[in-house]
Amino acid sequence: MKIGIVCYPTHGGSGVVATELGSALAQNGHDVHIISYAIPFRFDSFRKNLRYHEVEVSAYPLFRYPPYDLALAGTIMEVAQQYGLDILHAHYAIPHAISGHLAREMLNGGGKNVKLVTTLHGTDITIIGQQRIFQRITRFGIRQSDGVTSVSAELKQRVIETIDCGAQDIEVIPNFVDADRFKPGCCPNKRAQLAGEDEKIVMHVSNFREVKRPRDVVKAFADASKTVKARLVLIGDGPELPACKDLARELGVFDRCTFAGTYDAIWELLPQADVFFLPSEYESFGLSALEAMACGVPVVGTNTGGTPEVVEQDVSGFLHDPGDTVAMAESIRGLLADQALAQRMGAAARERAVSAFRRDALLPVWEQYYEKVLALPDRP
Ligand code: GMT
Repeated sequence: MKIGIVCYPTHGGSGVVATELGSALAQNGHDVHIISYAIPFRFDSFRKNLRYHEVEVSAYPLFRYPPYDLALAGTIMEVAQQYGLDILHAHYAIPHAISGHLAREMLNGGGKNVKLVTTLHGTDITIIGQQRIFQRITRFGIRQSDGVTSVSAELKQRVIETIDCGAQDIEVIPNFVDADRFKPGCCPNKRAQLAGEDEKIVMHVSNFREVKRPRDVVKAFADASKTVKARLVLIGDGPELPACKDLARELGVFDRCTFAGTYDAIWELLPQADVFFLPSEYESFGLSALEAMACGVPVVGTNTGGTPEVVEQDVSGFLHDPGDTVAMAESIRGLLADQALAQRMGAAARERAVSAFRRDALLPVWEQYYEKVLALPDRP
């Protein structure tokens, strides 16, 4: 198949999922074209069958707001025409599905039918889609797609409850992990760079948006590490980072925190953790938790959104109400203090990641879904 994939290139789950899916499809012999405004951070430039196309947005001074969505539609149309795309896969309803729809309309006028698949990742529905001005356009993007997928059953239900999708069916296809790259025991030399020999490691990876509740990371860690010698490694960057640093100083744990900034080869760091900590208000899925699980690391997280579909309560991790930092600290302390428990849960986490979310198992699901959409009649 010839597949175009549209995504955001920045650090964030949807871009990771889109890029990793593109790589896996290319490896399986499909002709894949990634379309974005910059090279996505996990893009593998040297993979056969995989190409990147940049959306060029004019900075002409006439435009106060350069029309990115139209530049994207134009780029999609050109790529689809030049390479004869069968499928266009938009990650996010807005703006990607809308630009994809526009490109498809322009192309169909020219006799080429491209099928539009849209994957909903959460933020498009929980934040963007809830803003009044975007509600109807999100619905429009969903209804105009030939196929729509959601990364979890919870997100699907949320979409059905908040957006009138008309006759549009939503298929749940969970995110996947490359369990050969994300695995226990990788890069042991990294551990000494992160923490002292006698320190346990609690790790958090995010874009430090408010929805991630990163201050709860610091708060619960400060509590949990009162009786266990531990280090908090925070990876990523974002708007809440300065507040996290302030809080770490205030709680007297700043010298036990490593603010590591963004790091692309995250599979080198995750296996060094003793606990992965993701206390988000909401996660439609929680890809970073899945990647930690694949590395054999137990998770302490929240019982909201799609996370309980990934982390099994009391088996591969402990899930609590968002904001309940006391219970979270208790779970972290338990895992840090009881090595046998941490090992058992870490092994269960790896097992869960491999059995339910392995890339090789989910790739055929995507291929079959694309085939199903391709077999649909063309839109009038
Ligand atoms: O979580 C973020 O801030 C990034 C966001 C995105 O849109 O890239 O992630 C969303 O999509 C990921 C991949 O499907 C999911 O694993 C995340 O849970 C989801 N984030 C939220 O729902 C807040």
